[in-house]
Amino acid sequence: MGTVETQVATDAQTPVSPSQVTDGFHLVIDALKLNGIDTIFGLPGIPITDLTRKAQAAGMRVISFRHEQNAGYAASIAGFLTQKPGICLTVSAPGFLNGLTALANATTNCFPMILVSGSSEREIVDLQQGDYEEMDQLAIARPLAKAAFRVLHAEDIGIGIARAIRAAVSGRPGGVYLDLPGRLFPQSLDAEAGKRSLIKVVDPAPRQIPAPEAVKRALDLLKSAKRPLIILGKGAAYAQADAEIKALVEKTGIPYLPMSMAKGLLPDTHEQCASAARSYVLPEADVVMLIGARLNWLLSHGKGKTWGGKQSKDWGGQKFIQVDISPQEADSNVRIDAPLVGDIGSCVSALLSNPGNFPKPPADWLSAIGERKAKNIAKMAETLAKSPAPMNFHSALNVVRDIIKANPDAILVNEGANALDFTRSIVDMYKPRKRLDVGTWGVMGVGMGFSVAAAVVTGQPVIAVEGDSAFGFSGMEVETICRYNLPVCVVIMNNNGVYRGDEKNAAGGRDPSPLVFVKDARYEKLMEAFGGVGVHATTPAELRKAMEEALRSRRPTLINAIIDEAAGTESGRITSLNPTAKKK
Ligand SMILES: Cc1ncc(C[n+]2csc(CCOP(=O)(O)OP(=O)(O)O)c2C)c(N)n1
Ligand SMILES: [Mg+2]
Repeated sequence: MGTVETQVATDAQTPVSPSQVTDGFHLVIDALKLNGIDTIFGLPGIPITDLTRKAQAAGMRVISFRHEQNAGYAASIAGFLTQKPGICLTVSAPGFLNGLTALANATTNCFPMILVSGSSEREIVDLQQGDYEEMDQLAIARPLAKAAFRVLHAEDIGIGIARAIRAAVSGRPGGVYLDLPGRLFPQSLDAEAGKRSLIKVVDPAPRQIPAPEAVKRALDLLKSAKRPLIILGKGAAYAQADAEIKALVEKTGIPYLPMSMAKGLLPDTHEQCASAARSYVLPEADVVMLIGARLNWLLSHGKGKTWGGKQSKDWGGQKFIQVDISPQEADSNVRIDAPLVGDIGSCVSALLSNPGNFPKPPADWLSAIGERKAKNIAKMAETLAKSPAPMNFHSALNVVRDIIKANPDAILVNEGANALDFTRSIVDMYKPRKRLDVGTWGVMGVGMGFSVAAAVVTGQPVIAVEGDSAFGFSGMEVETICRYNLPVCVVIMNNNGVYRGDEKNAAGGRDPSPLVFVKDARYEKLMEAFGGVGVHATTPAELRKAMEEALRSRRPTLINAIIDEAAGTESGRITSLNPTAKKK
């Protein structure tokens, strides 16, 4: 093995003699590095333990987690932030399955990631002879991934990784599964042949230029509008076409709504931002331009009462322009009058090269929105100014709002129900891709994985606002945060339970309600256990001081913010989706 170690030989200066050999381990590492992938999120064990060691020895950053699901979420959000596929590396069967939720979530959210899992011996697995961690992982991953591949021979590693990279980032990004059977790693290959087998992927996410007639159709419809609206989705944030999007919004003068992870693409305080008048603009708009936003449940499927329809499935009468990289997206829920297919940057640039002028939206539309905004913002300011004891979501999040305003480069990770919904509406974002949250599924458990990855790939401080239930899904990763000494400040909105902490067992028995936790749990001690800073905060002043100190010191910090256990509502803002709650 000694010789193999020395001729990882990516160094072009090093002459490689024909007797030198490489192996599967090194080819995987070399193929990733050749494609500019420098970080692996994972968890070691058979058969990939040596791969983690050797990757680190070869200069890659290997971030080792306590559970694969968190490594998977980390990889997926690294993909979102960097436009390079995030790599999650796991062991076979159980490790693979632990990573699979994150892979499926990545596909749903259009985050580019590659789940690389070691697997057991093919012959034994296929004959179901009971191998160590036997499982047909490729078959299981396929329906949950954008693409899934298996490599059996060392000389195919280069192709396998090239295909995985292209599948993850080209077109609409998504999760890709790459199956690497244990036997692949020790396979040896002549070093020169190995080097030749690797592929540096050229233009992994090619631009997709929209058709001129589609651009004209979109512009014509947009210019005909009396009450136009732009909706920015996380696809727009992913595209990194920030300047073009800002220019389009400002040149057209059209009010816009950012979806959750598009907040900050333009500052939430922008005069055209209509977030504070959302329930007015959706039903009233006549032409809506969606940019990287899908008409899924988060936008009430583009119809029903939210959009001014009479009944829950009725069309509200809006005409839609949909800018999306996927031609299949149009007409998913309602008719799209002007689909504009291409990458967001190219589409927005094409709209900007509009030969004429954009007519300013009618003044009565803008002033009607302005009035509603002013009223709602004033109402919110009044609520935020109160300081009840114990704290409620508003008084605690008022502090987070100030801290983000003072530190606009900090990344805000956010999950929970009330802890999510209140944060989204109270905490303004000022820069693109600074808000990372539960996404399309509303999934709990992304918190610590997202926080670790955000800190690792951006170097910026991270503030994770977590419901106490949400935090529990990935809480053990505070050890990971401490181990890598990451500038992560976790703020737990501790209301003793799921949605709220005051529920009783309806039957009056000994067991607590399924929705509540141990009262007054001291989550901050978890961070102290690993050498980080723990703070118990019962007032906004204590919370503010602790957050300021965390940002100043960049030390791993967990603030246990004690919230009135009766302050939340069932399911936060989406109570209407909850069948039992409906009956009440
Ligand atoms: C993986 C997963 N499991 C369960 C849920 C259902 N769920 C939605 S929000 C939530 C937790 C809400 O409680 P908390 O995080 O404490 O937020 P709060 O409303 O109390 O602020 C749960 C369990 C989910 N969304 N995802
Ligand atoms: Mg809670």
